[in-house]
This record gives sequence, structure tokens and C-alpha cells, in this order.
Amino acid sequence: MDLTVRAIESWIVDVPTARPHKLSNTQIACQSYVIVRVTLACGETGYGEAATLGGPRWSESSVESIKANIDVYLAPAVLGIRATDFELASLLMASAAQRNFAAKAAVESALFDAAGRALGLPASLFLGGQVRNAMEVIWALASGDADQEIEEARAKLAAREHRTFKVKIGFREPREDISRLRRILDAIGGEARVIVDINQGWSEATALRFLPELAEMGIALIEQPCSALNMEAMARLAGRSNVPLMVDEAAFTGQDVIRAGTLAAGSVLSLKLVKSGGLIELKRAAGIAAAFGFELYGGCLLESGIGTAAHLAVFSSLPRLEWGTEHFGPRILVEDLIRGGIVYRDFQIHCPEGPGLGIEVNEDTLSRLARKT
Ligand code: MUC
Ligand code: MG
Repeated sequence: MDLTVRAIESWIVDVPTARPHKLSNTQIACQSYVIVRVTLACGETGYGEAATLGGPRWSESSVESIKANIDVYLAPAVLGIRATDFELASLLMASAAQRNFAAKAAVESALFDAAGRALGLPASLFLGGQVRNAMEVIWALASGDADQEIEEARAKLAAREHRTFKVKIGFREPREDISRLRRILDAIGGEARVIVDINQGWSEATALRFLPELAEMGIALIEQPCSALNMEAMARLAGRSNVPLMVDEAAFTGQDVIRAGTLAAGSVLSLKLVKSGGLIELKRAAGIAAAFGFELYGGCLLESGIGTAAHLAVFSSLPRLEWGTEHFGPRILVEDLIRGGIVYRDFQIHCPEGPGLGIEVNEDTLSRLARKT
């Protein structure tokens, strides 16, 4: 069977969300992705996805820059190798472009999908095999309207889909955030766990002032309170906080993880393909983090079913994933990009079964939502 990569195509796809989603530094009502399709000499294809959140606001990547760098630099570097040459693909892409982690992860995910489909093997098998086929899944509350968020959380609890909720704060004054959180905790605190993501929105002084109150309220985890550029501030805060801090935007590469661990800038690490640049690199980052004693959290960037399946392929193979995952993306989109959808049941997300990423991309939906160039 000829697994040579013969073609790599990409599309920008814009998918509306069911409600606005606010973070401290951006707000979206539509998710934009770059979808990558790899075609092999044997005729098999595979898909990958690069997610963004509010343009180049969560990171420096935008769908426009991701597509351009895939089409002009990354795809040509990978054409002609075998789909199973994952490490080689990573080296070739690293020599073709600095960083561009979301773009690289989309290409590598497509290689895993194509190789798995051609060989009839699940992608997780290329990563050491599954140690779990389902994991606890967190839902994000991010409309900024406590009444709506309480209603949304109650619906997710009643449907037995989610019982840990990540509240996005940092886009209002801290005092307003605190009162919104108190209302949410009063409403669901008895039956749900609540964590917060500040998305770099607070100064160290503000965090010093308000982290104790978040702890007293019973917030279980505090994500990236300060600037990703100020790892030392995170370390000082982590040293004083009795609620674990999670490192997100501050740690993309393995070297970032080593720095976060050396400085003790937190005790939980959010793992994401848009930060690691590929499934194998994500596993490496997880191994480094675990060696420093970080607990692991399966992060997301509101991926569709395509990117979610890619994350689940690697998350399912991690020896430990203490915090489960937050891949709620497929359920906040007005429509997903795959047929059948990802299964959310008994407060867990269930890994798709089947070769490659285990999903069937809906090519009709893709072409309907593809941005017309
Ligand atoms: C982030 O910073 O965690 C993940 C969930 C969410 O609502 O935002 C993303 C990015
Ligand atoms: Mg975050």
C-alpha cells in the first residue's frame, strides 16, 4: 500500500456558535478553522484542523496566516513522504517554519488520520495505545450573563453531560466577576465543580488581591491569571495560593514547560495541539510536565469534531490526565463538521472508535461553510 503523501489542501471554514463566547481579550460568535485534507498515493485521505479564537487574539495565529503558511511552506515540506513518517514530518515542518504550532498540528493530525484509515488502525495506536476511551469533560460558561450561565449549567447537569464548569472571567472589573461567580456557585455549587480562566486578564497586584477570595469561594482551579510573558508573577502567585494555578498561554513548547516547572509557575498544565504543534509533541510536553509534578488538563480552543477527535486520540494515550478535558467545542457550534458527532454521556466525552481519528468529515457541510476566496 502506497502511503506517499500526494496532495495537501486547506480551507478556511467559519462556523457560527450558538451563543457569544467571551474571554478577557476577545469575544466570538463564530469559530473559524483551517481544515486540512491530505491525500495519499493509495487514494486514502485524512483530515486535520487548526483552531483559532477571535482571530490572532488568543495566540499570534489567525486562520489567514495558518492557511497561508500551510499552503506556501508546510505542505510543500511534507509532500512525498509517507503518511506514517510522523517524526520526519515534524522535522521537515520545523525546518520550513518557526512556531506556527496550530498549522503544524493540523497537518500532522491529517497524517495520523490518513495513515490510520489506510492501515485500518486508530491514531491512538501510533501514540502508544489507549489507556482510556472516555474522560470527564468540562463545559465553559462564557456569556457573561449569570442568569444565562446558570440556566445553561443546569441544563448540562440535568442532561448528565457536564458537572465541572469553567467560568471565563477577566473581561469585567474583578468585583463584578466575583459577584457573578458567587451567583453561579450559589446556584450550582452543591452539585458541580467550578473553575475559572482569567486568560491573562489580571495584573499580579489584582491577582494578589482577589485570588484569596476565589479560594474562599471554593473555586477549584485558577487558569492563567496573569500575562503569559510574566511567568515569574505566576510563580509568586502559585507560591501563595492554596488553589492550584493552571498554566495555559504561558507554556506552548516543551522548553516553556521546563521553564514553568523550574519556576513552579503553577501545578496544572493545559495541553493543546495549537500549543504543541502536533500529537507527538503534545505527548512530549505532557511527559515533561508530569516529570515536574504538574497535573494534566486536556485543553481546547473550541475545536470542531475534527480537532476534538485529534485531541482525544492523544489524550486517550496519556498515562495520566487528572483533569480530563474541556472539549465542548462540537456542542457550542451551531453545527459540527463531522457526521454522527462526538458522544457526551455520563459527564464524559467518549473517544471516537475506528481507524484514523475515528470520524467521518461531512464534506457537504465543509463546502457550504468554507470561506469563498
Ligand atoms: C483557553 O484559554 O482556555 C478554552 C476554552 C475556552 O472557553 O477558551 C479556550 C481557550
Ligand atoms: Mg485558557
